[in-house]
Amino acid sequence: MADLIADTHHHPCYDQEAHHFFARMHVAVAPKCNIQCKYCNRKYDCVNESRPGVTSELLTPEAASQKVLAVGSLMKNVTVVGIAGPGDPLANPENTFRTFSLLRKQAPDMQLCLSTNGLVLNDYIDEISQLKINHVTITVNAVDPHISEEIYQFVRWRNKTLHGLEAAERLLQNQLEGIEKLIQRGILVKINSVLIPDVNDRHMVEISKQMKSMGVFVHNIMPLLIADGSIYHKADMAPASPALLAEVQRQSQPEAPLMRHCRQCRADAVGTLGQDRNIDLTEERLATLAQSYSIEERAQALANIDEKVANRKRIIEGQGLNAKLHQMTDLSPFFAAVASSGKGMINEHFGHAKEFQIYEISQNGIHYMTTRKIDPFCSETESCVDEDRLLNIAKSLQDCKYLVCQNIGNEPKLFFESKQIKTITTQGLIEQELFRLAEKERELDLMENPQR
Ligand code: CLF
Ligand code: SF4
Repeated sequence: MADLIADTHHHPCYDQEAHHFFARMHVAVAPKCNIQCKYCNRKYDCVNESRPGVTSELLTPEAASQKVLAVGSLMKNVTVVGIAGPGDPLANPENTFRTFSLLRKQAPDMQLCLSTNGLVLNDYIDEISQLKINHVTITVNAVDPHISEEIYQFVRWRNKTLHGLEAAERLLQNQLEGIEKLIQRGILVKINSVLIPDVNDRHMVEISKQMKSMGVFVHNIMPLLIADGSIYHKADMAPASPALLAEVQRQSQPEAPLMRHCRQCRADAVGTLGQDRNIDLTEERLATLAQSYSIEERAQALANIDEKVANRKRIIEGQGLNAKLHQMTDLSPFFAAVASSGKGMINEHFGHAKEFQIYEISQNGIHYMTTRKIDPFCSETESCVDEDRLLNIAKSLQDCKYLVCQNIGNEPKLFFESKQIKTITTQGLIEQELFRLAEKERELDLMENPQR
């Protein structure tokens, strides 16, 4: 178990701190699916959408392993290879296990990760175990089949198409059996649940409870993304708002450890979670890079990154920031939106930010809450004058008192101030800068309310 936990410190999804430094790559080798979720519509050629089920390319196992070797030699912080679609990996068992088996031989230092709907998980426990697949994620959207029948259009099971309650019961039974067997084999299990307003929002706590009682490592509650052309899209279903997500996470947190930093990645994502890189390599460069994959060089690079992670931790803990906050009994809790391009730093210009990390700062400490994706204010092709974009960004940060970034132009700064969001420009470790902000906030508060 200790080794399994140690592995998570290099896994950007399983460890929130690791996600500032380490990266994953998905190889899209699994086109088919064996169920139909009502929010999904798989696409194979879309570079603009960022969500599960989307990929620009489908790879053969051989091409996938070449790509892993090339990317792993170019980006030494890539520590995990995941198969997450664009369909269900276990509905494509030949491709999935051939890819993992090639990687086990050619890139034995990579952690392997599998994400599945769990319908046929039971059939492949031995393969998963024998190939030492380190992490398995199962998407469980309900633990009550009467709720799941609202979520799935059909389930293909043993050459039959099941609908309604029968489909929901079959899926749930198989998921629960599969999860139990994985945990018995000592494999770390993560549960993803899609938060669907008015369908499973009030049921999420039950899912968390049951999953924790089964021994899952972490529960990831993800807001519903509705794919164009999907059944929910046609039915005009509403997506989950940040406020609903925050409330459901607040209710579920006591029941199970929560993952809060998921970016709902594409099936061909490469890079740190917040900085996906579009890796477009020519065949020649791919082959050259693949040959230069060196386990020794990667181990050295990883040791250097580990040192940076430890250093960051030393600085934060050494300053006793949380202990000092515990003393600030008169600090009113507030949210701050942080622009970061990685390494746990405030180091991103407002105009280039594709997302903001949301922190709650209170007497209880500095706590990462979630990440909200946005359309960046500045794009390479358009000038930064789009007021609609500013409005959308302000809407998604409306519960934040501060927006903290490396730099920001005067126009957006004034705009946010008109929306009661103060902008702070600074650089440095996120926690350190947010602590300074807390001190400033308290001073302001005391000036405005001297009787406190
Ligand atoms: Fe990929 Fe998933 Fe493995 Fe991570 S993603 S298969 S566990 S390596 Fe991570 Fe992406 Fe969220 Fe998934 S941020 S969608 S949780
Ligand atoms: Fe889409 Fe995944 Fe659901 Fe299959 S299991 S329909 S790929 S979301």
